[in-house]
Amino acid sequence: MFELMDGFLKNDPLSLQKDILDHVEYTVARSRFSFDDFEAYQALSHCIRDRLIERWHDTQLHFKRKDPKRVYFLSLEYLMGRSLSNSIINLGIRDQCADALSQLGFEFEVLAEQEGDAALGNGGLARLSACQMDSLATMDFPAWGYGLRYQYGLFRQVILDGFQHEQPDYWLNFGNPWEIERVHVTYPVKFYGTVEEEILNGEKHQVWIPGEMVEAVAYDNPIPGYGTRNTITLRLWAAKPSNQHDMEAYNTGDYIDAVVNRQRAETISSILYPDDRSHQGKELRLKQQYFFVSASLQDIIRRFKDVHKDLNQFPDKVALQLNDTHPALAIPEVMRVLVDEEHLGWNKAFDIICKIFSFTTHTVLAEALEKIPVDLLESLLPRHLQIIYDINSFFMEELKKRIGLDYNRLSRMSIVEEGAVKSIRMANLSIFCSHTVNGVSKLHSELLQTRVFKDFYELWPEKFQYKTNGVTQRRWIVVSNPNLCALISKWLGTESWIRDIDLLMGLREYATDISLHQEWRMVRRVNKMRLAEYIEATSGLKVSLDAMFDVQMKRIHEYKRQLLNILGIIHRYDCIKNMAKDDRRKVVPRVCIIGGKAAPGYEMAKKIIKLCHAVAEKINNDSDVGDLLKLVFIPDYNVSVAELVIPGADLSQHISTAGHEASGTGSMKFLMNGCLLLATADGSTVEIIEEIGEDNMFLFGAKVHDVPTLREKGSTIKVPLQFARVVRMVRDGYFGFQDYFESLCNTVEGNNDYYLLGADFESYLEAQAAADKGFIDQEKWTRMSILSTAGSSRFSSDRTIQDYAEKTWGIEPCRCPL
Ligand code: 26Y
Repeated sequence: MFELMDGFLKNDPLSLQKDILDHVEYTVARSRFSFDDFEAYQALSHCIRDRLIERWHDTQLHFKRKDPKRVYFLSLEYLMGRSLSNSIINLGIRDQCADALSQLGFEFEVLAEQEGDAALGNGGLARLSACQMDSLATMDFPAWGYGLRYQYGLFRQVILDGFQHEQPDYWLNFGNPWEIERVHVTYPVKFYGTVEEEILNGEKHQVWIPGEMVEAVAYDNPIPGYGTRNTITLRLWAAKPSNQHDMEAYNTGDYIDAVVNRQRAETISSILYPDDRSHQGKELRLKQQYFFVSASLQDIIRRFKDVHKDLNQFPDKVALQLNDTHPALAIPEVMRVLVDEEHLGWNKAFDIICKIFSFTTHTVLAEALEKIPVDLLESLLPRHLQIIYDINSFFMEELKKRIGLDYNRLSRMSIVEEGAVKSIRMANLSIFCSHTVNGVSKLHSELLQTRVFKDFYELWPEKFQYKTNGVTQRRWIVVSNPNLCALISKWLGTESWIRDIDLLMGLREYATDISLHQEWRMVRRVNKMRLAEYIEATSGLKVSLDAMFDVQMKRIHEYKRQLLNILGIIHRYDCIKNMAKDDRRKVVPRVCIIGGKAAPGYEMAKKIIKLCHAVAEKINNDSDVGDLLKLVFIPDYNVSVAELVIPGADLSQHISTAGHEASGTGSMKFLMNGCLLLATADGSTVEIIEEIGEDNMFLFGAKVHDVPTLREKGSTIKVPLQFARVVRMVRDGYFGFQDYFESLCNTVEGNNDYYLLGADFESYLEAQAAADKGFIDQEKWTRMSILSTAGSSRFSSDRTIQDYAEKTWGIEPCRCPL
């Protein structure tokens, strides 16, 4: 064994400069005397990557030596965003890099903007994975992330005439310096075929004879921790045609066909499904899931077997975390490997399964619960279907012992759903086979226990836990809001809060300090300026910095009620129009900012986007209104846009119908940045209220327990006149597109108003009025803002990960020596 050595790459500006220039010449292949911003970005990235690789090798070697229990985080989605700034900050060499660049005539911020987003995910779940990877690395946990390397990430949103259009995100076009292709880390992944019985040592065995084979190639993405040498791996798999596949060409035509057929293999990892709402049971999606699961497990088992012989020790060394049900095929896959390939007995194998898997669910929406049609599974993975049936038989027997012959309940809980389309309920499979089932907030967990998975909770209460989501302060303050970061460190007298988030609470002490107030407001104003410039650049609209910047940015969903926001804006507009001129002086000016993508097939969500544009068109061009009200839709919302918008927001809206948002993590990012929340008591907001107090935010709306009663009441609920009036305006074509908006209007009227916009409207307007009033008193507002940041410490992903490590995975830090 050789000695661990500190990396020899130096981090002073001069050494960095030399390395950048070398990369300009030898990696980018440009003259070191003439290169542009993009080429400089490429060279700098490679220079940073070299440093990451050193730490990464050390970390892997250290893990290998120590052989701790590892957690493997299995997720089909990661929204990493950009890597350059984040890496430089986690390496602790931001200033040195900026110096090195400025002497070369470049500005760090400008280069950082050259990078495109890695958008390998849809929304909340995917960004959560990214935040958690950052925390795992920073807290020195021996962890690996596994995922898919989609060639096309989440579509780009382009707005034409106010309508959303989707464009493919071919993000690898300009190369990706943040990954390392591991041409030698490949595994065969098999599909289709048949199952045959074999006699081995006088015993019957099932053997899967697959019909197709594809190769999985590893692409490693280093994830550096902050304030530690630890750098962990996010390993993403890409599909390649298998070389083992025999290609016999009899003539030119055969040969061409054979090559074209082989190429089809690559489609498996070509595209991310852009839907986070409805599950469709498509074959390609199922193929992706299995492809990813099979490759990851081969890798994990190989790593285990490199050191250990006895698979009975597997649970002592391995924790497998299922990020929702998307990777749940890992359960029958591990069973198959243990039983069919390793020849462990069924009971022994199942015992291992139940010790290694934990499952986190991210939804309360029934339509997002995955069901795989049996037909599909049977043709693609015949042996896995058998195994699932076997697990289910065992499960049903266990159940009968506990609950007797309650057939209704048995059929509700069964992993197999009989019905028009016989299918496999992936959540039921995951719950039965996991030792822990996590919700993502306290309220979410209550709903899982009392509604969604009630039958399971009653029998296995001890399985159910929750780990309230969190976000990483490294990305959401240090990278995206450097001025606030510096201010916080100055007042706390330390930068330690970047690793030890509880220190942030120390700000509470200064919440009424007038000099902090001044500096705080100054930082916020500069951020608003940056945001205003972006708004002008993207929409041509000039906005006043004195106005309240009111933001709602997230995926467009009916339950998230962007429509409530727009109807509220229409109401505000209507009020201003009907006011005497003198009274208008009392209006608190607002810039309403909305952004977010609609799933391509989600009609109502697309109509909401169009409505936003139609209303903006009217308001922004009305000279009666001027700076009192502006409405902007920011196109193509993604991680980078969030980094720019969040620091500049005064108020942000998290207004889902109570009981629908599992957690919500956007709110936590706004909170950290000192933005006040206007919200319903849903998801993690309930815990935010506990932490910062009701009077530090603007709450409104029905509570989760009122919702069922309100729905029952339906059209007999008294809906305020103003609500009927604003819906009427849309219906009557006040904003044009009368026919197009009709169906949207129908969704909020009478019995159709499933998301209770009408029922909550009055209290929504009251909360908005309270926000206006609060904004006039800038001293109070600033105090609330400071207290929001101070109270955000509980919502760091560091806390979430600490909880998972202790209560779910049973792992401990393994810190690489400096
Ligand atoms: C199966 C397929 C249709 C599907 C694909 C993606 C189903 C669900 C999803 C993603 C769900 C998701 O992003 N959920 C969000 O997870 C966040 C992190 O836990 C929560 O904060 C947020 O409330 C929840 O909507």
